Amino acid sequence: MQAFNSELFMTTSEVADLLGVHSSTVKRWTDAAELESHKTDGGHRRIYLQSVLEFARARNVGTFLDAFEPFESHVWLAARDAIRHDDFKRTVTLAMGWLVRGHPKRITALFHELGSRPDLPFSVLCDRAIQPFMAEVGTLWREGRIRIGEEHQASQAVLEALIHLSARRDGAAPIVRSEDRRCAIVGAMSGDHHHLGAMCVRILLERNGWDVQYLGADTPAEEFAAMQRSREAELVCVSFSPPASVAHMRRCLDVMSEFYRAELPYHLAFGGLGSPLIEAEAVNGPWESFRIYPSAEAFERWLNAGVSGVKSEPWRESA
Ligand code: B12
Repeated sequence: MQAFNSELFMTTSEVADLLGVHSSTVKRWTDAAELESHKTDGGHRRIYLQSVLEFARARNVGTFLDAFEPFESHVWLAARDAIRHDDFKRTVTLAMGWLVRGHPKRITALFHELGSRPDLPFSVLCDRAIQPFMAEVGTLWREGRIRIGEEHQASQAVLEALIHLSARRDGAAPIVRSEDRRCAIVGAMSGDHHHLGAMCVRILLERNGWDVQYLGADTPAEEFAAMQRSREAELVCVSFSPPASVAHMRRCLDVMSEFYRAELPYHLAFGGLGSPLIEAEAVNGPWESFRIYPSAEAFERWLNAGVSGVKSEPWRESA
């Protein structure tokens, strides 16, 4: 007989969330012994994950865990740690295991699922799961423990999750541009082929109600400037990772400064792996503000503080 893992005992509200029903319905099922449950010493109901899944399948009720068979229990624990404790160790370990065993689609599904959770801030997912997962991929590749092909698969798996998340509307900003939505230009600097960080910033802004004009990787400084003017953008976000250098950053700032028009003011935000390189640089310019962000969470705090009157409507999951 398979040993019980005590971590897999769920509360009635966790079962209710998983099955999309009210807690009182779960209690009714357990009282009627339709769903097997156990009582803690304190008299609280606990239901084993496997029993819940069998119960759901017998009734043709789908759950998000179905897509992960046979890893449902691992995914359940990873999602619980992430949502309850902002702890992504299990998420990163699972994703890494799937990468080396050749299951990149599961990585996409996991990040997509976590990124769809209204109870998990998207900036937290970016900084504490996606970024560390990709950093570990980079380390393993450097140490020769994974192939370059696997590094590409990891990037692609994460990119696909981010593209799907960007396409989700669920009560977020509509697809058409409207006058009252603020426009932001987002991309990665000239010479920089890393753009997962820029994608994270794009989604973060979209969920805060912005109309984002996304330019992708390797964007010339002149294009950031020209797009800001043609779209009358109030914010320009540049992602900057090595091997793009401080010289690239300087050139970008010179161009942005040269093309600046006082009648179309905007904020300039830099971030990415290259940001520690430029933190010490003195930057003066005509922008409403210029800031370097070490993380998506720091950037979101700035957004929420209200970018000089920017009205941001937080991303909401539809009921
Ligand atoms: C994936 C990857 C690639 C992929 C990129 C694919 C893609 N579609 O983006 C590919 C294979 C193309 C690639 C190529 C190269 N790479 Co590479 N790559 C990586 C890797 C493994 C992950 C980067 C990543 O996507 N991270 C995930 C994102 C989400 O994290 P992030 O960018 O840090 O973004 C977060 C924050 O910084 C912030 N953020 C980011 N941008 C912005 C912007 C704003 C405005 C704000 C507010 C916040 C913000 O929010 C994000 C969420 O937390 C890193 C390893 C590592 N330690 O990160 C190496 C790494 C960056 N690469 C490196 C190198 C050397 C290269 C190559 C030169 C390799 C080669 N010899 O060809 C080329 C260079 C290509 C080029 N010209 O840019 C080195 C750089 C080291 C250095 N100091 O020079 C690293 C560090 C690996 C290493 N340790 O050696 N790479």
